[in-house]
Amino acid sequence: REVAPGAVHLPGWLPPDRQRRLADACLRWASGPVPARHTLLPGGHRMSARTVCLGWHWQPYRYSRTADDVNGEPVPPLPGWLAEWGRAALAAAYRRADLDYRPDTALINFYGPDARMGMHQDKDERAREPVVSFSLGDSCLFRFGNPENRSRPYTDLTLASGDAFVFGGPSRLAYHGVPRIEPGSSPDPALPAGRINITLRTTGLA
Ligand code: MD5
Ligand code: FE
Repeated sequence: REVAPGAVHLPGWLPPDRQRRLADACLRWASGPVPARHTLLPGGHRMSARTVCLGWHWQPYRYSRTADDVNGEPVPPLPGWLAEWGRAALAAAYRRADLDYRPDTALINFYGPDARMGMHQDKDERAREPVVSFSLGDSCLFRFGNPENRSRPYTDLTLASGDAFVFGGPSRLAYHGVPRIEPGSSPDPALPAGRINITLRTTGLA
């Protein structure tokens, strides 16, 4: 399950009841004071996934405390229970009980059947703490690349509902993307349609 140094896939790490709890919370955040939006990129492209943020609001390519590219509202806080799930996933991935992991932000992406995410690095965070990702609902094809460029070598794998994925160390700045969603692959009809991905991050901002 170590895909590359520091990159650890934990299939089915979230049990079904936690998947439902997290998905329900994501739907509430998506229709909260800062609604989920298709982020407009500086080049003019509109992301096909919709995104909502907790803690700090991401817009390309910086973090702020208010959603100034949506409606100017303050971003809801990152709940302690979700940060705790991230710490537990990190401890399981690295088999260490003593990690001091304090994510301050979650980015939540909602994918319809045709949504994609192009190959990119996540480097808007000032800190280089690991990123912990949780997947819910439909599976996707996930492409995990290298830190040098967006082309080969890369590893293709399936991320399914309940999977956790930790990106740390030398893998923290690897290029990665979501070339395809597998519509109808969700294991649980109680989950919302489509795919939801939650990434926990440490911005290093105050
Ligand atoms: C997703 N999300 O499924 C993907 C996969 C994102 C994003 O890429 O930026 O929201 S989570 C994979 C990921 C996230 C952050 C860092 C790294 C991988 N990495 O360093 O390889 O919606
Ligand atoms: Fe990313």
